[in-house]
Amino acid sequence: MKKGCYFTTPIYYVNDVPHIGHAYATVVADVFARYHRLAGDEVFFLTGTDEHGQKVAKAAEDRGLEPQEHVDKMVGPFQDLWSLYSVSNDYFIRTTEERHQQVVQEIFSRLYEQGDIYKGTYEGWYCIHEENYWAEGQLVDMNCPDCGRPVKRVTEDSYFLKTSGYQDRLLEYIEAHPDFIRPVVRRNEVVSFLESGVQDVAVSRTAFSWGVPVPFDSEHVVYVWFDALINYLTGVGYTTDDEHFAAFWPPVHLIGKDILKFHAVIWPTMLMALGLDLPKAIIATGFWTLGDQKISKSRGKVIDPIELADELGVDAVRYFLLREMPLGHDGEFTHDGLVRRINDDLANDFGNLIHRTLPMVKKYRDGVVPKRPATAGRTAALAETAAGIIDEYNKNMRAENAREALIAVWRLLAAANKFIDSSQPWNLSKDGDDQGLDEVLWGLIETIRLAVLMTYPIMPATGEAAFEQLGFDESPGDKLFSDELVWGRLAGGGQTRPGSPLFPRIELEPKE
Ligand code: ME8
Repeated sequence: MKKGCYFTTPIYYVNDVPHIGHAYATVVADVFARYHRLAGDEVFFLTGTDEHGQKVAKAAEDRGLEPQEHVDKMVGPFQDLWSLYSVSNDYFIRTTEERHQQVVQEIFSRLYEQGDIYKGTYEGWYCIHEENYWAEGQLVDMNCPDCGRPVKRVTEDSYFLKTSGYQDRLLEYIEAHPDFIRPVVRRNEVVSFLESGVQDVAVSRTAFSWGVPVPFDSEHVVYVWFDALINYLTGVGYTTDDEHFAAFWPPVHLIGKDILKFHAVIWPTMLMALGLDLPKAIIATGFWTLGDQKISKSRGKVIDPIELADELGVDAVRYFLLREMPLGHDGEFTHDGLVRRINDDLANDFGNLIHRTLPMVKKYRDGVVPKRPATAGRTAALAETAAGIIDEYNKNMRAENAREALIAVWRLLAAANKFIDSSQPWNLSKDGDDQGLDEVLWGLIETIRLAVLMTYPIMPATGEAAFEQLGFDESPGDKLFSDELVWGRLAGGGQTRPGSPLFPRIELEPKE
């Protein structure tokens, strides 16, 4: 059986409704899942919600609800948003589901029995917001070093995961696998953290009860991060569907840089202790900011992804998220920036190519795409450019560099727009050069077809609409890239169906 590709997103806390920052990691993972499906790989794509822990329990309490009632209500907005944003996940995991709780308990017991989890006393500081423990020396002005909020002193019996015992093995692994933690700045961060020495992690709590019970000690619930990380195992069938699990493990994790240590230190420790392969990659994205602040509900800085989609269209927002900021960097989310990308890249470069070409096909050929020319003739140079760009696109998409892949596609669009100017179809028509005109029009439609295919993982709805206008009967997703993403596959002869602009320009209200 072909080895599968497994992509995951963080599972989001259901303490609040999702904002554009949550949509980011999910859309990025979706784009890679969609690409690999088109490339012919078996794909499993998982997202979900993180429903236990003190933070969620507190959010429920604030609303006067039982935790289960609260999480049942809060999961809907996440599922609806992913469906609005064309997210093609194969499964949606909730950490309160029975199957997951059982897997967490099985793993906890197994690690306890083999001595990787042991009982001790925890003394230190806890930040509810980050759901994280801190030693006194790590606090900043006695506040949480990550979010700046006050922390709580806790002294309690706790179970500990022997993270310290795996530190050297993990360092060796990171050394031997340069692509394991990306980008390199995050890899270096993890290496220096590990080199400075790690402490065992407290993986149970007694101060509240909203969590998976420790199976052999009813006083304790499992620490929310230990529980949450295991979603990646439950979701793909660990202990419940061995064949599925074997086909897809190990995963590529897309996460935000704020949750790097959990994924790059605690999680690999758990996997090594279980004797499982470590993830193929842990890719940490940067933050979208407003002003100089991370977009975050608790900081009162949010952008509502539903409003944005209503105003500008889902595909345009997906394109912006992928194109604007290099993976791993921070970037400012501005409405103006988004409108600029829509007008410059989508309406001008892509839209104009389509909406200049289709009227010419209509005017000179009654809307019928000319048949594939017998000789390369005028399209030879464009064909060569396209072939090089397809290679570059595939290489970048396989390396999870969607931004670079898009930049390459835009070079093809620029080449095609130039090709219209240099080949001057209007003069070929005037001069009665029928063969030349057929070649040029066919070459333009062929280039548009390839550009639509390459942008299809990023803008799926637009891709469908574009194929409709080009007069193709199938959808861009019907065939594999190995058959379709090749210059010259367009047979021609179809009747185009020009419609409304695929990328309407956005007129900004003049500023006061
Ligand atoms: O941390 N820009 O959940 P969470 C970019 N439940 N990405 C952002 C962002 C922003 N402004 N704000 C949030 C948790 N994110 C845990 C995860 S995984 C086993 C458990 C994204 O709801 C980013 O990917 O706080 C971040 O890591 C994720 O949302 C955290 O969401």
